Amino acid sequence: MKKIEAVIFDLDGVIVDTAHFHFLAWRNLARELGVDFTLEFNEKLKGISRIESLEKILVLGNLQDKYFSEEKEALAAKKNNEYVELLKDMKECDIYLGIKELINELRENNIKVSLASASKNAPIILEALRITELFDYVVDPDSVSKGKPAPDIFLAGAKALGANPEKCVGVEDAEAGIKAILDANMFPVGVGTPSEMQKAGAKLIVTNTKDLTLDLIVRSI
Ligand code: B16
Ligand code: MG
Repeated sequence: MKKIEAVIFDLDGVIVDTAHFHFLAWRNLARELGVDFTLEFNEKLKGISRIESLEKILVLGNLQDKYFSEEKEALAAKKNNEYVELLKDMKECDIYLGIKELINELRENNIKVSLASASKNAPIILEALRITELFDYVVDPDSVSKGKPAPDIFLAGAKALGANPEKCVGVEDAEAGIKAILDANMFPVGVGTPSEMQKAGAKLIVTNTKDLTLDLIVRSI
């Protein structure tokens, strides 16, 4: 890849630590359902849509046949209401170290920036962090037919910017997201535990976003 045309970011776990709020809200719902929900199991939900996350929790508790789809929608809405309440405590300073600087650096170098988050709450999170205007495009997860690990959301993030996927970089913290980036033929950057990110297929790995610079990306591709 000679010139980077766009960098496409995940949100939860890459820009801000909302993963912990997701965990707390799912754990409370799981408790009500009598399901033992651990931090380890929560890892499997990263990058996965709300309703798919609920399905996985129901399978964990052997409750997959217990609810009609309207009841499942109500359970997912209950979790989301609690999650949105927790988001109210989020402030501008909660943005991960170096992320704002990296995005500004990309923009100064005429590299477009988009967001490919599975979260329907992404717009309110970007607003709370006051970074909406830093993104050239935010993909609506409802606009793509298949969620992560399918590449659709990353491809939509590139298409909207008129960027060639082969000249795009994707940044993710979840195994499902790294797979989506790889299948979109983009360069995968993983944020997280090196062994896990390596296993997922990330080609550049940082444990802390403060280490992620344009220079490091350019040297790695
Ligand atoms: P919501 P990302 C994902 O965001 C989260 O990793 C995942 O845990 C969550 O279930 C999903 O968004 C949907 O979120 O319930 O807010 O629509 O990592 O793709 O930015
Ligand atoms: Mg994520």
